[in-house]
Amino acid sequence: MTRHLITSAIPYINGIKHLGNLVGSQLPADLFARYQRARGAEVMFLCSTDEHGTPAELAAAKAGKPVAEYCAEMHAVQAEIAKGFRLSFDHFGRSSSLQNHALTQHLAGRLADAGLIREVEEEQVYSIDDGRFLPDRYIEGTCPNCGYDKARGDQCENCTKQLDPTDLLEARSAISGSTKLEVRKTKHLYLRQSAMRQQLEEWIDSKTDWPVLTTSIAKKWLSDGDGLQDRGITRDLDWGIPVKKGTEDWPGMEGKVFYVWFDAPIEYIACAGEWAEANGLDDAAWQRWWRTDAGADDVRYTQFMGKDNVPFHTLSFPATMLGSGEDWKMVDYIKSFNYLNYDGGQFSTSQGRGVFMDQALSILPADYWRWWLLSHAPENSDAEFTWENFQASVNKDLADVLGNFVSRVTKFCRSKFGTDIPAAGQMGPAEQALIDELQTRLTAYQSHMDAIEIRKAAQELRAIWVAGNEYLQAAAPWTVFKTDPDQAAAQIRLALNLIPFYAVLSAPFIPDAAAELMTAMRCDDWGWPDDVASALTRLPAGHAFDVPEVTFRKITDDERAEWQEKFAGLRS
Ligand code: B3M
Ligand code: ZN
Repeated sequence: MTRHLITSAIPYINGIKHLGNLVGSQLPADLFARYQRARGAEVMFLCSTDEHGTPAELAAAKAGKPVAEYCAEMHAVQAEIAKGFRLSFDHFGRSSSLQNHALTQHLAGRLADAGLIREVEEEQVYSIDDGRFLPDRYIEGTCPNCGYDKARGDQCENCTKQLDPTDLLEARSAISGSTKLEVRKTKHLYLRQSAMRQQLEEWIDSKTDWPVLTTSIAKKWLSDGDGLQDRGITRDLDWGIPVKKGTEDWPGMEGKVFYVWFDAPIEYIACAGEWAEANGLDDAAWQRWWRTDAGADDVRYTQFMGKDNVPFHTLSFPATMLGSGEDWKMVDYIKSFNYLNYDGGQFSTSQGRGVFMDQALSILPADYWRWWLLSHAPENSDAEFTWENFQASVNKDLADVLGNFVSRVTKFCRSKFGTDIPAAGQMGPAEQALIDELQTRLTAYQSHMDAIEIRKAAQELRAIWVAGNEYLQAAAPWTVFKTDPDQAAAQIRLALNLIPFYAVLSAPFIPDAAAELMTAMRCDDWGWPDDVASALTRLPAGHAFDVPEVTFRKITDDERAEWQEKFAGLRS
């Protein structure tokens, strides 16, 4: 059996994520996990909250809470919302877990033993007005690479360049806005990424099937020489994973913690340990996913993330993994995403601009959002959410095409043939033509899903729904019934069988609706329909079914206008 290890970039703990974050990592990862499970693969789908670093500290300070307490609360909030969106994680962990502490310290120790860590007496920005060192995100300024004036000390959001705080031009404190900054000396650990250039280059070059977006970002930072500078992996903060060499103290590093971007990807692994603990399993249970010396050799590992996260996953994290000299499972495929914009501008967490996950669920069920977001995933370029587009695609694809098909077929059968699937009649050439078309489309759908080409897969799924509608329209059982009720019975038997067929294929995109359709059809055979002809005899003659409630309702113009207005402003 194929085994798929799937991770989503782990969302920062600092608040509820917006729809742009969702579609750039967790949601497509969920789509892929659900699809692979449906195809019979064994899946380990992991995600966590990213709880360290300055984003957590800043958000906790803003909420007036101790950081640990803030993180515990926000983890519960994010877990609940993830459930609301039906994100089917096998475990939703926390980067502040004991497992991650131990593993991060262990890996740092291994890297040190391998000579890949050096201690650097560093000059760091100190804010006189704030009375403290200002690490990465506490500093804002102008990007030396592209000139963007709100670049942060760790990375420029605009051009994705990884930065050190001292690189910024016209730097100011993000806490007080003060420009009274001076540079002071402090000691830090650096990961010698430069020493690993050849190994990393060879590894990236071996990934010939990666999507262009991923490879182009990886190669850009490799060839710039810049992405592979040695990078500081420690910070002067209170909150985080204390710097240790394995279980031993690290002289000179007292009171310092690892940099959040050092421990966050390690949490992908630690999360599997948390999963094992939560399920009362031993270490072997998680190691068979992560250690090639413990059975992970035949695992296929896929990561999902926004494009700004790519450098960390193609350079820094692999440097940690490879540099450890241990037998860790390396990623096989990195699916990365461009940005989703919101109604003429950007989604922004810091400014509260756009629609956030909790707000989305408060106005419509998860499936409406899942369908729009996935069918408009920013794969080859940035995409834009507009309320008009959202309304149009929900109303057309979900209500008119899928929902209407189900309701017409079930109601018609009820009124003419009663509560069970009718037995009379034979299939003819029109039915065979539909089956042939569906078989071709099913193959295409599978290959898009296997390749994680999400928009193409959504289009194909929609075409599969459309094919049923077109068949029904042409067959016109309501007319045929008047002259040849047996033939109408055969037509409606086929059409009713399309409902569980659609449910199984659509479940990765719209799991709730799929489950409702299966319930209405009183069917619990979720087997993947490899052969369309036999899948369309799944509900035999005489099988009783229910007429489902409206599967998808339409969004009215008034609602659209109301929501557009409601979400035009900034969330405080
Ligand atoms: N938390 C950034 C983000 O949420 C960061 C990802 C970490 S993945 C190891 O986009
Ligand atoms: Zn820039």
